[in-house]
Amino acid sequence: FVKPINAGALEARVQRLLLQRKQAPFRVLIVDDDALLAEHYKLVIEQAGLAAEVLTEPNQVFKGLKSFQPDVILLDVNMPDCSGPELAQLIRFQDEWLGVPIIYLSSEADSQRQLDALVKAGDDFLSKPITDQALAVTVFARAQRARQLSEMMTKDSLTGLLQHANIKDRLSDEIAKAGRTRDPLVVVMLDIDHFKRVNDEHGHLMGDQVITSLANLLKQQLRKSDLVGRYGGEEFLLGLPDCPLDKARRIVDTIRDKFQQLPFTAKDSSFYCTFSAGLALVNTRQSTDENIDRADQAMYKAKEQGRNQVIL
Ligand code: GH3
Ligand code: MG
Ligand code: MG
Ligand code: MG
Repeated sequence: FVKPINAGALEARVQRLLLQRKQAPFRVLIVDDDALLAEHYKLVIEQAGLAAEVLTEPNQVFKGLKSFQPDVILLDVNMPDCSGPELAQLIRFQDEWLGVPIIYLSSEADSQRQLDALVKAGDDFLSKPITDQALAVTVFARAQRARQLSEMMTKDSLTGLLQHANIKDRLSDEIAKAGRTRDPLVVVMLDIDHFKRVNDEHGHLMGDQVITSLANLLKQQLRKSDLVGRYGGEEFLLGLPDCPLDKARRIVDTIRDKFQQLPFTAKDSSFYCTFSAGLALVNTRQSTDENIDRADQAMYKAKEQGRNQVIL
């Protein structure tokens, strides 16, 4: 069945798109009991510039989801142990995978059975035989859409930072990782000083601008591997992996200094803002909340001691 692949032109376009957006390649999990066919799909998808992994055992799917974190699942309809639609239903029971599109691939020509499969769970139905181009394009389009939506769901709309629940999730993952690697991980809680006054004196829009400016400064000054989230209104939560406590303090203090020098221009005057920050070295035996709480307590100490400072 394996036929020559004709996805070269598509690959160039996809690569350009991904480069433009500075995105990691889309990941496609292929679940099909026919190993030969699955490898063929994998090749087609990889030649289009996406990453793919094959599972021939449906019962391995949750392991595969966890380790591969796919953007799209390509699912065979007819498999011996468990049908595609049944498996799709199981996947859909878990909130974690709710946003991952499921595309069925089948030689199922009966349109009623196609509809039944889609009613159970799943988003698309591709009928075999399918051209390489159609397969690659459908998978790419679904993956792109899913990424856009997941960005919208996880990012705070004002600042583009991770929002409350997501920064906590990511921090939990990072704490688990630090438990394995033994690398120091620092949690930072950061809160703008007397922010109510900014709103009262200069208006809510100006307040928003101050929040956005601090968010941009954080993005600009921190590493790509650092976690930056908007924890609350004018509160930010950071996670600095592989960073000793004294180094973290220097980094946050540099940001504090840059922020206090940033002028904001209101109607007929300019003004300055400051923030207070609390740092905690992560204890991997403590829960995420306990670690965050220690950073929060340090932040309150910074407020008590006069604000515009970084406290361990
Ligand atoms: P402190 O130095 O003790 O932190 O004083 P504060 O005035 O910053 O303290 P508080 O946390 O009581 O006030 C925060 C204010 O931030 C209250 C709320 O109206 C405002 N706020 C929360 N979210 C937003 C937002 O998205 N935009 C604007 N403009 N204001 C917000
Ligand atoms: Mg099959
Ligand atoms: Mg606050
Ligand atoms: Mg505040």
